[in-house]
Amino acid sequence: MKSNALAPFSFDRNERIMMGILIILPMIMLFMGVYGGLMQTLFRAGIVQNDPFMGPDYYKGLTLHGVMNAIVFTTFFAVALGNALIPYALKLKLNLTWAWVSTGLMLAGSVMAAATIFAGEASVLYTFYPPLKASPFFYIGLVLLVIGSWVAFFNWIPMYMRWRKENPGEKTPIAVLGMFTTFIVWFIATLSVAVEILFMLLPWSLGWVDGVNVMLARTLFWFFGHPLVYFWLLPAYTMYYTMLPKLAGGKLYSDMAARLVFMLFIIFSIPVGTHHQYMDPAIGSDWKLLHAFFTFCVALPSLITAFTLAASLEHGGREKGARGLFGWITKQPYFSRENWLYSYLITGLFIFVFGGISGIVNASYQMNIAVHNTAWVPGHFHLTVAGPVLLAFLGGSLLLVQQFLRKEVKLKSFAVAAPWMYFFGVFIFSWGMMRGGLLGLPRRTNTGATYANPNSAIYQPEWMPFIDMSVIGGVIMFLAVVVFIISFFATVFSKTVPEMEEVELPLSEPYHDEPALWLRNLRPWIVTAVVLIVVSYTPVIYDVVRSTYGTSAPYSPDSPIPERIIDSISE
Ligand code: HAS
Repeated sequence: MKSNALAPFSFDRNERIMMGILIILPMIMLFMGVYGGLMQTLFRAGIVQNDPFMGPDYYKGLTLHGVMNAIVFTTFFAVALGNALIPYALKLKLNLTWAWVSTGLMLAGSVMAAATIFAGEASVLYTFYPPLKASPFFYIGLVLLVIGSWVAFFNWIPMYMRWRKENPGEKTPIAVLGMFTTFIVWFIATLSVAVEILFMLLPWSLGWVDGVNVMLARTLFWFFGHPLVYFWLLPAYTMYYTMLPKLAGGKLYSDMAARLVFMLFIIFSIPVGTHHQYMDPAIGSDWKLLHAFFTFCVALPSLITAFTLAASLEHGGREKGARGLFGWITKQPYFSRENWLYSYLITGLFIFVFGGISGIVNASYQMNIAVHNTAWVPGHFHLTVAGPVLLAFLGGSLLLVQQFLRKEVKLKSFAVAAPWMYFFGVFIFSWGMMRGGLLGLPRRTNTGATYANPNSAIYQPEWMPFIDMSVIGGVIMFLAVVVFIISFFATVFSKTVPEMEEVELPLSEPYHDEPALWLRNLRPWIVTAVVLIVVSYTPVIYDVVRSTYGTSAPYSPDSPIPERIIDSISE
């Protein structure tokens, strides 16, 4: 029997308008960020010296790129997906007042953060490490964005409680589990960045204190920063597990595997942040080793995902008559215009194979020494957050706009071409960045805009072919997003289809529906997560606080680069 969670559901006009805002406005911010990305590659290659919108300040454009794409767009999409999937799967109504409060806070925060970046008052990159210092409005904007996302999450909890009461013994729908996992990880992670901003960066930025403990701020940031990457990944995984098998013409191979994956992310997403700080002083190498161990554990749910999704795709292919060991691979709807969402999810999965492998390289301490702070790292994260995550979110945005605004997707050839163009672009881009990184090409170093100037102190001729590759890839990626945006806005501005009375999302049934009682309750997994966080982070924070680093005065990218830094780089 088909589960009730999969059936269509009615959303009223107000809910549809709110969803429209949650999807369309961030798309504009994403586009500004993507433009910032294009400019980065052109700057670095020396093709453009002065961005007509952002000026010559490299950190300003890079901050716009990172904050808009990786923080603003992703948070809006995660909230929108939750606001769609949770009521849909539970067949319950959202509390609309709180949903509007959440949307309003997120919008106010994002506009505030964007305005300070444009004004040149927040050229601090998406990691806002001190001693780079931003205007207080930048930090306040980020706080509002996060609080808005918490309000959305707290709004779903009473709905879920009610559903549990009315449906005793029923399994939580996977779509709901996926979104709750996303926001449990997000909530725990954002507590540390709240401490960093409210007790350190904001008072510093307001001039209430003179300096800030840079190492402590970095450590609190990475307590948040690594789970942040799973906050990006988990909505994409929710779409992979709930939608991809159906789009492939089959069923989710194992319901239990999907549940286990989400639970493993709850416990392992957070106690790993120090792998971003392997090269930092102050933290003992024993604790770095512990975080490295947990980092390998957090790769496990993605490996399970690789097998479960491949088995689901195989099931879909065989349902369509595939024969032999690999016949199912040729039966996938890779370029289907009717099944356009499939192309966003499958291209992302292909990309993630390489994003995952490069992540394992990063996690291995000795190899990290070779790649840390080089262009390899942006190569890695464009194969993760700017690969599978971006593509799933773009496809998801088009799906939500189509369903909630009652539209037919327009320019379907564009909608299918965009992810495939992006797929080729991001491989070329990341290949260039990673190969360059292995030759020492630095990342986000404030040495002036370009690495291609033979007169520059750090110029290395062997970097040039790889910088050129990243330009070619970057331009293709940008054009792919333009192609997507054309199809997206053509859909937004097209005529409403009045017959689309209900929202209908492509959710899959399970093939193996194991009872898995041990995976029914979130509580033990959350408790385990807290225990692992205490075990892994108490000694790290102790080491950092105990070390003798004083506080640091602000540094601005406009300040001249000290001679000794130039000397040390050129050596
Ligand atoms: Fe990472 C740095 C380690 C995953 C994002 N990462 C970053 C940064 C970002 C980022 C943004 O250990 C830079 C931060 C900064 O600004 O400094 N990362 C990992 C590891 C994983 C990983 C071990 N990262 C991600 C994801 C991200 C992301 C996901 C965003 C969404 N990362 C690191 C480390 C660093 C780092 C170090 C610090 C580097 C440094 O020194 O600064 C793992 O979670 C990856 C596991 C993934 C897999 C892949 C599974 C494959 C799948 C596809 C299967 C395909 C199918 C298709 C089924 C094991 C699921 C078949 C279909 C057919 C038709 C055949």
